[in-house]
Amino acid sequence: MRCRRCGGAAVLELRRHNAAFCAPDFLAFFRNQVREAIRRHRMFTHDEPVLVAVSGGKDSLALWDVLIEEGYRTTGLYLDLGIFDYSVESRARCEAFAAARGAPLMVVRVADEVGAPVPVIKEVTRRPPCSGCGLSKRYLMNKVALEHGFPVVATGHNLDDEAATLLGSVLHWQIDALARQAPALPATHPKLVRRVKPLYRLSELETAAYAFLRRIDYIVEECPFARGATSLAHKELLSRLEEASPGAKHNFLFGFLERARPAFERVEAATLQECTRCGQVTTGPVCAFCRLADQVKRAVGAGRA
Ligand code: Q46
Ligand code: ZN
Repeated sequence: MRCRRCGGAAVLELRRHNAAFCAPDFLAFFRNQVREAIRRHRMFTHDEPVLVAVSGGKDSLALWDVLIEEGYRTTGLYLDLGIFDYSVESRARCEAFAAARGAPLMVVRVADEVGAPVPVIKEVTRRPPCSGCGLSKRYLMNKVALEHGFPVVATGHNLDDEAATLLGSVLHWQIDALARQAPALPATHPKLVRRVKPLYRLSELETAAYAFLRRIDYIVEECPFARGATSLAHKELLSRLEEASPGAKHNFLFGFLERARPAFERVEAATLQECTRCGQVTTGPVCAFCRLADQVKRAVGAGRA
């Protein structure tokens, strides 16, 4: 196997690109894909401070690494979900990563904001853990960014994540989710910051290879609640398709973004208002996060009484 660029010995074969690369040329390919994503969707400039949401996993740390290498003004944000050893270990990886590069990292504990960690939220709400967790993460990323003057939050979602989300939304014809699925979501309200996914052009295999070649120490274990999540079933299904027909995932996601998504886009801004409790953007009088926090604090308070 020869590198497509230099003809030297290749270390990685990318079937969907019908190409193989040596280590330095793969890293260059990876950075180019990130540059292309940022340029094409005008995600951010070198003058803007960027808040990078990091979980301690390969994708978000690979993203932070590329953005630092590319000279962006980044700050990491680690949301401590309070999920047993998984949170302890993943926080340690983020702190070590930041310390090694002299990069600023903010840590926010979900328990301080909602009233309890994710495993307790799950018990109180009797809903799948990812439901309260996802809601809290989206809310807190936006809140922290607003409070600290970041115009944009970057997350490590890769091509596989995005294709799996798309499949889930299509299977249930969730029109709102389809309208919101994009590599870059603009700030449609003064209290919303831009949300961008600079890794959306890169597969999970590619981000893993990047993290490995850059010697990034990331947490390999998945969140214990990820097991059994439907998004994993969707990922497996797409990977089988990819196996049979390399490029299938890419065509599914990019075909949607380029040809189908415009049909789902609607003007959302008209329905947005500010939560009467916390002031963040919502569609009703009190936002879903404040309602969740009320429910959790009531239940935790009753348990203590
Ligand atoms: S952290 Fe939270 Fe994920 Fe764990 S509980 Fe679900 S949403 S799986 S990315
Ligand atoms: Zn609120």
